[in-house]
Amino acid sequence: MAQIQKSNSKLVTQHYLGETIENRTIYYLQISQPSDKTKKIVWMDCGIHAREWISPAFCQWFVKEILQNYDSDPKIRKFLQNLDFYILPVLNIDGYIYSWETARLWRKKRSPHMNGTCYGTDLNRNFNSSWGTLGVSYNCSSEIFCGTGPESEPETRAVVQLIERKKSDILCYLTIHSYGQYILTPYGSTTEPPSNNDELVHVAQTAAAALTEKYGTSYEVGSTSSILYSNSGSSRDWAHMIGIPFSYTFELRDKGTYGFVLPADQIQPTCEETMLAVTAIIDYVDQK
Ligand code: ING
Ligand code: ZN
Repeated sequence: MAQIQKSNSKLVTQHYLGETIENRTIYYLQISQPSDKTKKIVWMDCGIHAREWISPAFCQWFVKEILQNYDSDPKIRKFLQNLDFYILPVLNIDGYIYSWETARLWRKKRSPHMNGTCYGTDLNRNFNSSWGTLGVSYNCSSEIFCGTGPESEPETRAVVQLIERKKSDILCYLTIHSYGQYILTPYGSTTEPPSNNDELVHVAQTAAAALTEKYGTSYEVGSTSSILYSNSGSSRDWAHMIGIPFSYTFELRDKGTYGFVLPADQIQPTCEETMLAVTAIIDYVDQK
């Protein structure tokens, strides 16, 4: 990230977000075109779950595409006239490294609980959106352990603090996961649709259609609680509940053939098609 900032110093700044439980520093990248006017923000985070390696890959791809095509693509420059991009390439750094080095299918973070008898809170159950009520476990050895309270984890608090501070300017919250090929709308914690549901779903369907154009990959659009199963404490629900109008979870490739262990030759096509979907969403919110 430091290198990207250095070689794109007109557009990119690296910012401190917080610390992980194992004392690694979390940074995000801000992509902004210099100007005096206040702009709206599109937020995207990747790597909430350790084993979903295609997710951090996509955040990196997104940054690369924006910077590489900035000069030649009028659409990107138009986006950046009205919008700033805030990109968090990996939130759960400890878990991600653990998945590379020790246990490929690790999902959660690496916090010790109950005197070190079990490890890891699921960060996507730890946000303050009907925390602890549905599709979670209070048992720290569970894959969906929601932590000891809402925002009990420093990684969660790091995201929450920044977003709370900027929320009146944030138009769009995107959180990237795998797998399943879904664009998920709020909410997961209730089947009650949000007030802007029709628009949320319409935009997601446009995005999914743009994605499919590239390689024929099919995506399903809908709320987590209606097309999958209910869960509380997700970052997407929380972001919508605090007033960010466009909030989506992406579940990238595939549909289970390789699952989390997506082969390397699918990284690039997955990123290319996902870029089209994300661009369609940005295009829509840019007109707002
Ligand atoms: N999926 C998300 C999770 O936090 C989700 C979103 C929730 C999907 C409930 C399905 C059902 O579990 C992944 N892959 O992390
Ligand atoms: Zn996930």
